[in-house]
Amino acid sequence: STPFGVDLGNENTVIACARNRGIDIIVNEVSNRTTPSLIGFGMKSRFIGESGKNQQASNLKNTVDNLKRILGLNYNDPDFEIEKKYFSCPLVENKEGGISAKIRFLGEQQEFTSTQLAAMYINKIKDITYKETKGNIVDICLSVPVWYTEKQRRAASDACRIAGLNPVRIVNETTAAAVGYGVFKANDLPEDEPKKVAFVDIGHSSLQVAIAAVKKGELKILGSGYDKHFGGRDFDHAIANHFADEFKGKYKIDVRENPKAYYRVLTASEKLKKVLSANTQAPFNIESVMNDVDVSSSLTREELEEFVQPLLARVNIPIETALKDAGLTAADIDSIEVVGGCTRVPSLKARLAEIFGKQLSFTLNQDEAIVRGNAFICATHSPTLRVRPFKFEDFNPYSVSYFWDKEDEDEDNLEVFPRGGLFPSTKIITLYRKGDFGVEARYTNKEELPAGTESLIAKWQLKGVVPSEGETSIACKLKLRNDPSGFYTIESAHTVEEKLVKELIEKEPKEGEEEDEEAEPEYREVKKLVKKNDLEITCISSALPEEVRQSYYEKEHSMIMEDKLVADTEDRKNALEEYIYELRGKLDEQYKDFASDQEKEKLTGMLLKTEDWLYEDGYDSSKAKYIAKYEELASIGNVIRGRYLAKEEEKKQAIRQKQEQ
Ligand code: ATP
Ligand code: K
Ligand code: MG
Repeated sequence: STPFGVDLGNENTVIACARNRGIDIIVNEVSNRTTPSLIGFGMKSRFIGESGKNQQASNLKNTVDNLKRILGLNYNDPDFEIEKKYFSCPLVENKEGGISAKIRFLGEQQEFTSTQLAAMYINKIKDITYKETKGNIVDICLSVPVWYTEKQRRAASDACRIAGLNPVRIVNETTAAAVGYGVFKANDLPEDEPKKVAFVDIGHSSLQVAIAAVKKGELKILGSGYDKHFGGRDFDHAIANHFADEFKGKYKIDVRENPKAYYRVLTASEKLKKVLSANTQAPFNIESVMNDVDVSSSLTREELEEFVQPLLARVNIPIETALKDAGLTAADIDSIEVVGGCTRVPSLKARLAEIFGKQLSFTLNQDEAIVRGNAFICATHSPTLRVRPFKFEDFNPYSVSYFWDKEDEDEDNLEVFPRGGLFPSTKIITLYRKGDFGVEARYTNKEELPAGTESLIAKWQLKGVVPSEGETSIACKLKLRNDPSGFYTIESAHTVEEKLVKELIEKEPKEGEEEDEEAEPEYREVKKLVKKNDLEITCISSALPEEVRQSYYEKEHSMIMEDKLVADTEDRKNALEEYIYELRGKLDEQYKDFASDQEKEKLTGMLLKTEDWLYEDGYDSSKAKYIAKYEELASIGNVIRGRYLAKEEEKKQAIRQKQEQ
């Protein structure tokens, strides 16, 4: 399959594929290099990406955005209290304790879980990629925020599967940017002493930073930090609220009371923010924002800086965390690579430069750096594609311990993957057990986690423990892994027992003596640990149970088929309409001499009748009906066209013959 990378942004998603010996950004159906990350639900079909954005203003209640912020999040998570104010559609708690959007779709109330919503969107991204590349799109490397917990990573992975994809790797966004840097800027990298690079990504909803040691062919992430609630959308809301207050006094309207009016103010605020990145002042006008009132105002860059001062004041915190993890100071950093749309804000650039005490570097494409890394990483997993080897290890942001019911051991838990370790990583532990047992993985320290994160990560049941004859317990060796996607797993487990084994006694020939090659080999019996049997492992993780995932997959597939049918029906209807106009026009022109008066009269009547039908009974008809009507007209139209074409061919022949003479 074609290596496929997706940077699922909170506002915009970017797609890349590895092909033609390089990485290409894939454009969408309207040739944009980024696609809005949202889904609109309609009476007949879904509107995903660009089409969703186009109908958002008129369908706020049934439009879901901020998809990555609710993915894998619990409804009772304190973070949801903050998040829900960014949504224009109702959100409800589902039976798994997660978040579902409650919308009107196909004329009825429906609910979709955050995982299903992400899957719908990813499926659309897959479709865009397929249409543009005609490649086989199966394997995907998807990036997620560095602060995503295991549960959120599992949800992201499930969403890919529901969209019919195989997630070969879930990777941190800043790590993907770093990999892209390491691979594509390889010529500027040292061979030995690694360069210390800070990668700062400020997007629509969050800020992330990773400190990496990069040299030719490899990198290590030494530390990371984040502010989950710092992004462009916070700037937009700050501006929108300023104008909402102003308009209350100036025009006596409260746009916050009218969702559509607030949405329009918010959209205009984002535009204004972008203008202020290049200009020191910008106008702000919206016609008939509500109650037929036109609003008009303006904002200066200085005023904007004032509104976002509280945000700017805390940028240093995640950066200091990341530097501390890395054991470095700002002065040790050789280069600060900046990505994400929000880093175009001048005051934010100035603040970052101030914190690091150094000029920022913009060598990476701000919008495409992450996805290029993703596509490269996906390519490294491809069995058929040969890519330059590049080794990268990521930083584990949350300490993780494994727990078991204590029997013969001294402890009942062990911190296996401490915060600050690198992954992928494997550790083998030995437990002494009397029979089958359970293990759990839990986050060790609440303080390291986003507030409200459950500590339980996954549970396992291990079966097949049988102590050897005469023993009460047996040693079980568990291979624990923090895998390439950051998932905590038990990769394999087996029991070992002591056995007497014969071991050859190696005899060193004494000095001055020849080795006696004729001598009989001698053995001694020694006690050794040997593998007895593999244990059967069953895992309950935060991933969806197989049957639920399968049912979501089927549901998504049927929705795709319905959307396609609606789109095809619309296409057939348009084709019929066009054909009516085309035929009518041609009857008076090209076909004039090729149809009898009787035929003309009959066809003209049919055209009129079909046209009337199209605007009345046939306005909302079926694909089959549109095709049938088309064919009815074409059965006569094609006869006339045939005569016309035959005559044309005759003329051509005549000209050719003349030329040959
Ligand atoms: P996230 O990374 O939070 O998931 P995302 O990847 O969708 O979100 P980006 O595409 O990196 O986010 O950035 C989008 C943000 O950048 C938006 O808030 C947008 O308004 C802002 N932005 C884009 N261009 C500019 C500009 N010229 N000046 C100021 N802000 C801008
Ligand atoms: K993006
Ligand atoms: Mg982003």
